[in-house]
Amino acid sequence: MSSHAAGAFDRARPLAEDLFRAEVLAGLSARPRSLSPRWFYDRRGSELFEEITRLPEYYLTRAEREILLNHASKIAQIVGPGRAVIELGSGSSLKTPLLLNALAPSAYVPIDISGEFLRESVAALASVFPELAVYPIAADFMRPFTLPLSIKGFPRLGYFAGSTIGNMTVPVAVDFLRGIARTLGEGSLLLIGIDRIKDTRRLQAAYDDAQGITADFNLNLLHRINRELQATIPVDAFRHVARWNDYEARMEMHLEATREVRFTVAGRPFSIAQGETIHTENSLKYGPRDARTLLRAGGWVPVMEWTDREDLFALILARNCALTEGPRENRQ
Ligand code: AVJ
Repeated sequence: MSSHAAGAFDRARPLAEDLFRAEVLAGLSARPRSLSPRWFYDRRGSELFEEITRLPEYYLTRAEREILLNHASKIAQIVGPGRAVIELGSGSSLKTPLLLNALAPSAYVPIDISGEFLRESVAALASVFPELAVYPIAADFMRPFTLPLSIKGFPRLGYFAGSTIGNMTVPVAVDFLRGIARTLGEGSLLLIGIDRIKDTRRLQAAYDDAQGITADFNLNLLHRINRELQATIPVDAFRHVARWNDYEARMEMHLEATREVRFTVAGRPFSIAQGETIHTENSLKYGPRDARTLLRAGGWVPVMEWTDREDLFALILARNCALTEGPRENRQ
């Protein structure tokens, strides 16, 4: 499991840094100002996210874990043994082992943008599943990637947990789903976690918890920019804002300037007015039919779905229907 992966970890690094700088400069210059949520996950950000998943208000992880606890054997029965499991995002120690344990896969391919986090989760997993072939890929799963040759010919199951798809706008999500349908190939399956539309207070609390961990998670992005891009952002002049955008059916996170601020990033000057926000995240929520329509638009036919007792979160199994050729009429 170890040696062939080493090169892949380091190749991505200088590129990722240039991309981070370019995106931050562009995002802070744009109106409205925005930063991509994928930059939340440096070491500190990944730790804070782990803390979020244990918060009483953050129902998502618990609900998805409950679904796996209750239905993993049924999922395994439909999926069948011997598949290569390709996990988009390197996974949570609370959920992935439940799935792998039930599935008895032939290989596990975690894909994550943070090489460091990936290395650690792979090491932890290897101690629990010493027999499992693990082929980690340090990459941004939003961009096209190549599957390891070692799983050539294995039937595939994509696993996209946590409702991370919610970070994408609908057209981006559709393109993404089509892209992974292509990468995973004919006969592949996808198990995807999608958070549901629900009571606004419940959503609000999940993204603005009483302990302020989500606020720290959001604000850490500014600390990260200061650390990695020689920036001088006065982080204490920003406050965490979480709000439900009903028209777009999404939770939004912003960083709002509580006074006028001036700072530099990589030598470039910025000035942000009091009350202005930097939009840092969307978490789209889907009703049951919305979720299935999204999957169909992305080239996946829903096969079965499971929810938790409170119907907060859905785990959907879908099969690849993105044919590369053949008459349109025959596609489902
Ligand atoms: C990891 C994208 C699913 O949107 O709920 C948690 C990230 N943001 N609290 C989510 C997050 C604020 C999370 N996802």
